[in-house]
Amino acid sequence: MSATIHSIEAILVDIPTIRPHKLSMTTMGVQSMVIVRIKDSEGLEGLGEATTIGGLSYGPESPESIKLTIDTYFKPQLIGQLADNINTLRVMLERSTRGNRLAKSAIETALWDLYGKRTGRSLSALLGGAVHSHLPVLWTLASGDTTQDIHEALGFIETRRHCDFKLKIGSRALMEDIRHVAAIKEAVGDTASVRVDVNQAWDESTAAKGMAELQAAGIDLVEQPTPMADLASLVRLSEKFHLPILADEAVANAKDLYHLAALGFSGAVAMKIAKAGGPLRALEQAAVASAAGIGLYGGTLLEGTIGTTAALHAWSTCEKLHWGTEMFGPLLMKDDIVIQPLNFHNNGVDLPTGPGLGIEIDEEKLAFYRRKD
Ligand code: MUC
Ligand code: MG
Repeated sequence: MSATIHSIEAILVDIPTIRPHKLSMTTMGVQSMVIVRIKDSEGLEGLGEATTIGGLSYGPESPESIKLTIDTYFKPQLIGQLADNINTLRVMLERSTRGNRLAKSAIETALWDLYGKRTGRSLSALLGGAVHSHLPVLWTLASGDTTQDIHEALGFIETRRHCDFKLKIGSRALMEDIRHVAAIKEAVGDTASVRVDVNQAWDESTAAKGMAELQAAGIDLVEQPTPMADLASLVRLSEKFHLPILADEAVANAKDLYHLAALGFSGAVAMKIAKAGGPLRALEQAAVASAAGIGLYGGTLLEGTIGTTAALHAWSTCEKLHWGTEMFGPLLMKDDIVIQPLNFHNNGVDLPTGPGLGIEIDEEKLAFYRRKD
């Protein structure tokens, strides 16, 4: 008899960040994760995770709403179902529940982990096999202070922890941001790639001026300069500048990417398991991107080790990751809730090889950081 889903737990966990992380819409001092534990009728357990950024300031799901969605709506549908039918269960949740992609991603991840543990195979093997065992990882400089950001960047270049950097801009006046970015680029030189993420903060004319300045300063990539719904502005800006644009908030899944590509967009897309509603849907974008000549990038919603590892397994199956990844989430947090943290070295991270995600929970740490009501 095949194993069925016996129990599902969604646990809120809060871990402070190593320093304030400043984005255009919020400053984070803590990261809240929803850790999902699914047990089957044979006593095996699968782990999943969902995060967002700054409560409700980044998107329409909060950590608290993700837990509520799982406890109230997903649990009754999933208990008693065959645990291995991941695609069937994914479609069931897709049909019963609009949106709530972050919650869906955490559930799909936990089901994959469970299936991997039962079969003794890693998630990347279950997804068809890894092409990369070590993936490049950039670091986001977002202390808000130019001198501190330069200090951080030079330290990571020296130790070869990162050689690519993304700067969070858009909350300050345009030229103030440009001076900040240009000073960092000048300090790190040509050996490092410097990109910026505006997180939708500019209107199109500000973006046009900003991109001209960023192009002159030697910046390699501009992420989501204009509001997510304003697809036409992304297309026009991508036609106007040879500095490429990375679509982030504007593209959650393959359909969004197809639509943007059909409008004439060129550039790259940030895949995120959270935005897409899970690894399967996130990877569908890779096929559209390759057909449309759009570059791929492994994106994060600043997940901890469980969510980061799920995404790494997915990205590892992509033949080409034109812009690498930003799977540094665990490094932004002061502590971890897993026994063996990911191994970040040589400007990237090793893909875990154990069954499922290849990650084990540290029960004491989880008990310490879980939210007490
Ligand atoms: C985003 O919008 O890209 C990724 C890295 C980071 O610092 O924030 C996230 C979200
Ligand atoms: Mg972004």
